[in-house]
Amino acid sequence: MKLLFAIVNNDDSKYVNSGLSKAGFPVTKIATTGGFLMSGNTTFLIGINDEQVDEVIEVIRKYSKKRVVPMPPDPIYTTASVHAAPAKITVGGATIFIIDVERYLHV
Ligand code: 2BA
Repeated sequence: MKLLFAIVNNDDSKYVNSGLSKAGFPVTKIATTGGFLMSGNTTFLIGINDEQVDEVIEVIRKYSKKRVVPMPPDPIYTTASVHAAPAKITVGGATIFIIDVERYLHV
């Protein structure tokens, strides 16, 4: 069994949610915040069998768009590590982590 963490733009989250639900996948949504842009995004937790992973990724990919967004002028972005970053950045579609599940209990 696998647990997927999928970080999705808030503007796409309702489409990802309905796409996953229509395809029969269980979903938990968490309201999250990106550490770089400090703007809201949505993290989906999806527990599935190993053979369903590719199908879930395809649903998420289908509904998660890439966007070019301006970097807000804020001191947080002028730290040494990001000083040379461009004024616009591409965000998304989705960032997905896939974790092996040791045990799954539903008691
Ligand atoms: P944020 O951290 O707000 O990042 C938004 C976008 O800013 C990123 O888009 C990327 O294009 C850019 N970015 C992030 N850190 C940067 C840096 N140090 N220098 C220059 N540009 C930077 P995405 O890569 O599509 O990420 C969207 C959101 O997914 C992120 O929002 C974060 O919440 C999450 N995420 C992405 N990669 C992650 C990772 N390795 N671990 C945890 N969360 C991650």
